[in-house]
Amino acid sequence: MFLDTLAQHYREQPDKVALQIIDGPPVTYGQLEAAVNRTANYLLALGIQPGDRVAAQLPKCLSFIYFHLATVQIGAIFLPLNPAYPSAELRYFLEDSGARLLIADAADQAKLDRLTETLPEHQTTFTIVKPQDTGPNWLEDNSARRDYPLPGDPDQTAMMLYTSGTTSRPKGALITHGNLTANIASLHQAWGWRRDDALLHALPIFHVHGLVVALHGALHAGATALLCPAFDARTVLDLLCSRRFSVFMGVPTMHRRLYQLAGGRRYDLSHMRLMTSGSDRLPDDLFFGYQETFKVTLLERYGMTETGMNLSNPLRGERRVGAVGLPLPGVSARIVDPAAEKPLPDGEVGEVQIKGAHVFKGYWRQPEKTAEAFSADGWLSTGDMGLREPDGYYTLKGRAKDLIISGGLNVYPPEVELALMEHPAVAACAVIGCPDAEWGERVVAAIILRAGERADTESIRAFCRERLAAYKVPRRVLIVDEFPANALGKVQKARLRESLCE
Ligand code: MCA
Repeated sequence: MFLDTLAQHYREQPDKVALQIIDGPPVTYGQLEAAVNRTANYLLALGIQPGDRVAAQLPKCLSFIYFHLATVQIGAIFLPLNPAYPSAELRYFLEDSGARLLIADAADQAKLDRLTETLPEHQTTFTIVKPQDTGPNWLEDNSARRDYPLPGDPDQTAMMLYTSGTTSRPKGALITHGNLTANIASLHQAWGWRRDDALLHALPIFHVHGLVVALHGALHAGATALLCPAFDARTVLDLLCSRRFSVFMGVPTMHRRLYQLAGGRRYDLSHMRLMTSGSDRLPDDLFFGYQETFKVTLLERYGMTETGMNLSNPLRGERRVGAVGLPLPGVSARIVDPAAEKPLPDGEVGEVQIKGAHVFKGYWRQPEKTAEAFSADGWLSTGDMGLREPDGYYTLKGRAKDLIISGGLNVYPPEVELALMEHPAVAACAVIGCPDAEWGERVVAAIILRAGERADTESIRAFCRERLAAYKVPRRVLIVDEFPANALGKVQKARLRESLCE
C-alpha cells in the first residue's frame, strides 16, 4: 500500500529531504513522519473516526500535506477543496459530504463565519490553520504514533474528490487505498521514478494531478519535492535552469507560459529526466516549440479524477505528438461505440473506456450515478472520444460529454448555467467553451433576458462570481435573442460555438 512504502522511507532514510516549500525549511522523511503522526494524534483527539470525512480548504502549504497524510493514515477520508471556492460552493461540498471537520485558512475567517450561519448545527468543526506556520500548535504534541491500525483493506476509501457532472451537482468520487497504490505503482514503473529524483512541484495540490501523480509519485519513490506555492513562469523557468531538478509536471497553460516567456531564446533543459503534460490536450505547436526551445520532448499522458492516470506516452520510445500514448501497466483500455457498447476496430472513433485496480469505487451516496458510469461488464465510461492506432497508441478526439477544460481545470457548463438561471433577469442561457491560445478553452455564456428586463453583462459576471470559483465565471457574456435549437428544442451548442466563438 502507498502508506507502507512511505513508512519504509521514514525508516530507511529519515535524514533525506522529503519536502520543501520554496524559501521554507526542508522537511526530512523523519520529520515528515513525526509531523504526520502528531497531526494524526490531533485528529484522533478531535474524535475523528475511520470513514469520517475531513475537508481541507487551504493554500498550498505543508499543513495541507500533514493533514492529508494523517487523515488517510487513521483511516478517515480526505476531501481536498480548491481555495477558490466561494462560500456557496463550499457549503454544498460540506453538506453533501457530511464532513466532520474543515481545516481552513485563517485568512478565510469571514467566509467561515458566513458558512457557520447556514450549515446545520454541529455538522462541521472548523480548524483554522495559518498556512505560513510550519510548526502550528497541533505539532507541539511530542507523542509518537499512537497504537491504531493502519488501513489494511484496499477497498477502504482514502479520498473523496468532487467532480461535476453533465446533469447534476458535483459528485464525490471515492478513491480507495487500493486505487492510490495501483496508480502510483503503475506510474513508478512507467516513468522510472527514482530515489534520487527531485520534483519541481508547481501544480495545485487539491487535484489528482498535483496530489497523487506528482506529490505521491515523489514520496512513493523516496525522492524530494520542492513546492512552489503558486505557478509563476519566471520562478519555474529559473528553477528548471538551475539543474537541481529531474522531474516537472504541468498542464498545457503552464507549458505555454514557459514557452512564451522564453520568447525565442533557447534554453537547455535536457538534464530534466521527465517533463510531463496533462489534464488537457497538448497543442502540436507547443510540443514542437518546446523541443526547439528547451531541448525537451514533453511526455503527454491522460487521466481523470475517477481513475488517476490511464494512458501515457512512453518514457523510452516514441512520444507521439497529438497522442496520449499507451495503457499504463495494470490498465486496460478500449474504444467502444457508445450507443451499442460494442468494441470498435482500430482507427475508428468511439468512447474511451477503462478498467483496472486504479478505477474508483463509486460516487458518494449516488448508486445510480455510479451504475451509469460503468458498462454492464464493468468498464468505466470516460466521456472522452478517441481512437486506437494499429500500434496501440491512443489519440483523443473530443468529448462525449458537455465539458470545458480551461487551464487544465474542468468546467461543467450545466453548473455555470444553474448559477446563471438564478439571476432574476435571465430567461435562458447556454454556456460553451471557445478555443483560446493560452487557456485551451475559455468559458463563454449566451443569455436570453426575460421580456422587459435589462442587465449589463458585467453585473451578470459579478453575480456568477459570488456563486462560482473564478475559473468557472464566464469570461464573456453575450445577450442574444434566441439559440439555435434542434427539433426537440434542445440548444445546439456546436452551432452556438460556430456563431459566437471568435
Ligand atoms: C486561474 N484563473 C483561471 C484558471 N486559473 N481561469 C480559467 N481557467 C483556469 N484554469 C483565473 C484566476 O482566478 C484569475 O481570475 C485569472 O484567471 C488570472 O489568473 P492567473 O494568475 O493568470 O492564473 P494562475 O493563478 O496563474 O492560474 C493559471 C494556472 C492554474 C497556473 C494554469 O489554472 C493551474 O494551476 N491549473 C492547473 C489545474 C490542474 O492542476 N488541473 C488538474 C485537474 P480573475 O482575474 O477574474 O480573478 S485534472 C486532473 O487532476 C486529472 C486527473 C488529470 O488528468 O490531470
